[in-house]
Amino acid sequence: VLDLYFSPLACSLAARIALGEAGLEARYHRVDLGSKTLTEDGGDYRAIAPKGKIPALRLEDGSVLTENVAVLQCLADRWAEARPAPAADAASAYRQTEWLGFVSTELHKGFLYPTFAPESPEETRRHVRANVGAALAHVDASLADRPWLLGDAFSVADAYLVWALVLTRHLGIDFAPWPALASYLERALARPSVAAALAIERALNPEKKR
Ligand SMILES: N[C@@H](CCC(=O)N[C@@H](CS)C(=O)NCC(=O)O)C(=O)O
Repeated sequence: VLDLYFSPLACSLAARIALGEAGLEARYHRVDLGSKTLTEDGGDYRAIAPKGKIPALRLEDGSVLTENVAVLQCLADRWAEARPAPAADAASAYRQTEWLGFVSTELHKGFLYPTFAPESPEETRRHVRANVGAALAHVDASLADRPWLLGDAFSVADAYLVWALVLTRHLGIDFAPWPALASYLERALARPSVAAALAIERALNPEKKR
């Protein structure tokens, strides 16, 4: 069985969505990111994931994988094994990595992380907020002719993007200028895996805001 280390409504939500889409069993371990301890027993999270960040995925052989880009690609392979779909070609695997990289760097680290990090200077917040529109416009243009990032099928890249968009919208950014992106988010939120993951993690988040 896989073990996912997560924090409610943080980026590990993407892995929870992917696990749900794939119908894969996992044990979920909540991490307190402030103290870097496990909520269940107060254990040291850095002993599991030395970088102290979530997500971390422990595989059946005991090895631990970190970084969303790697965790989500691993889950994509498991998902393909669990629910075989028409064979994906190499080009679409590169597209998947391309989108995972985009969400990870341009949206997650480039915009969300500095916005939410308490230590970010106000000037940094203003700067990233002023610039996020270009990234959202790129997503919007890419979704003009397809329901999901890679085409007709929801993928781990969508799982990561959906998380990023939920938080972006929570920050009060209005998606009206990007209608394809707005309807994409509604479509995604209607998926059982996404709705279930959000419901579980919202219930665990004391602020229940996002
Ligand atoms: N490079 C990592 C970063 C993951 C990351 O930023 N996780 C955040 C939550 S969304 C975290 O663990 N923050 C706690 C901290 O930075 O101390 C990845 O891409 O997976």
